[in-house]
Amino acid sequence: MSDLLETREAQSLLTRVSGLGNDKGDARVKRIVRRVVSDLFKTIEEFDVQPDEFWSAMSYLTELGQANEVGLLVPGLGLETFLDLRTDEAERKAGIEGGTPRTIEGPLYVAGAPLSKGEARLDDGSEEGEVLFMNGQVRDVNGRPMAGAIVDVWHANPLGGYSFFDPSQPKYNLRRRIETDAEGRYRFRTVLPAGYACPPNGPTQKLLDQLGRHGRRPAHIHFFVTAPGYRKLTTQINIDGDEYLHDDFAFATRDGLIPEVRRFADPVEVRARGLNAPFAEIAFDFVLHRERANAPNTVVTRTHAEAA
Ligand code: MBD
Ligand code: FE
Repeated sequence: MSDLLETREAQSLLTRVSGLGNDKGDARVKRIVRRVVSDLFKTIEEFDVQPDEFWSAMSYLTELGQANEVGLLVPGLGLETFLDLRTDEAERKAGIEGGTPRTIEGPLYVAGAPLSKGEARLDDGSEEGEVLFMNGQVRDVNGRPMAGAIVDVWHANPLGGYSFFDPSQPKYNLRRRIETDAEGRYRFRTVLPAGYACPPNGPTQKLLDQLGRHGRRPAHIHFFVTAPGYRKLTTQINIDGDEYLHDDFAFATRDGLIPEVRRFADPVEVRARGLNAPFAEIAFDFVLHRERANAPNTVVTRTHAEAA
């Protein structure tokens, strides 16, 4: 490798680029920009990146933003999982262990879903799919049930699409906020989701193709679980048996997040639930930690869509 980067000219360029020679702006941003640009220079040097390749990467980034797929490439490159690993590590250092594992939020949350007490139905009857009943309790690490916790749930429909991002779905379809009852319990009826696939002609899949990777996720259900005085939990459960369960392009599957899916086909039980076809049931409890000083923040500020 050449020493071009070490020349006074290149180093001076980096200093001027990052504003480190002036006394205005933000000191932390300057240091980070210097590092990132310097690492890019280094990559260009090390791989002898040619101008054509460089400009193809720049038009890729433009396309990624225009296709609104930044939030999709980020988990695909493991960056969102890396942030989780760092939060896990910081929690361990703060003495926070156990409880329900976190996993990535992903790009498809929509704020402001309808709020109800104790229970909800997430679909409006227009989805064709296997009915799923899910229920459980929100507790603290000492096993104390938490009344008044909010279980904010969202998931894909049986075609793998999310409402709002898939404009063919009803508003807030398969998105609800449920307040736990006096025993800390929540329950909902919905339809089993299918796994998500990256848009096949989008920029994320285009890069994954170059990496020899697919852009599939196992079927999953997302949750934010919050309660006053407790640490916000961002997590997902995976639907057991999915072929991508341990081959998730977004690296979100974790031990402890694959509950048993019980199947019920007995006509008596089916009718007792007001159904006429076999259904599935998942029991899953969420265990939260009390908020405390010197622990990493779990309330992440991130731009979200809000269904108009
Ligand atoms: C999803 O549904 C998802 O949860 C993630 C992380 C990425 C793409 C689609
Ligand atoms: Fe998802």
